[in-house]
Amino acid sequence: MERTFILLKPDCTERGLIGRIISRFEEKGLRLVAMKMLRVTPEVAKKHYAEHLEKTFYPGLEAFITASPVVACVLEGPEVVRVVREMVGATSGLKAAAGTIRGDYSSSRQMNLVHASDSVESSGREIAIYFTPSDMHDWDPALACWLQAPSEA
Ligand code: FUP
Repeated sequence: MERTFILLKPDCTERGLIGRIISRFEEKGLRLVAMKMLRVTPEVAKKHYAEHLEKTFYPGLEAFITASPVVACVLEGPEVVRVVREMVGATSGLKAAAGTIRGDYSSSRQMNLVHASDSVESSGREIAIYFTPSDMHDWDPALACWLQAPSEA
């Protein structure tokens, strides 16, 4: 079973959308295996967005991501990295398709509510920035037998 990392960003917290956005992943049938509220520090922001450090938009991105508390989660499910990226939508809320989280709730490129890992390799790297192995909870939902046929597992 694959795992992915999501971060509900400060705009999500400030706009009172944490519950609504987590519900979308729960309703899809994805399994929450770790979750915590925290404040991203400038040091953590630099690790998380290492690939963007030299970009002109980085200072604004760091100011935004450190501005209010965030909620970090690990989700588990079949092909979960791709599935969650598709549920989140394109980077800019103005371009994201209706029906995606960003398409439905965001009109901004920076304030796009939720980060989701873009590959299995990134998910491993990002999970390690925010969580330790002992933060992970392996569990089997009682309803798992109604989410996928045995032949698909
Ligand atoms: P995504 O994978 O869709 O989260 O987007 P990227 O990894 O390309 O960008 C990381 C974050 O940088 C995005 F969430 C938004 C922010 N960003 C800007 O603020 N300005 C830009 O021009 C591009 C990205």
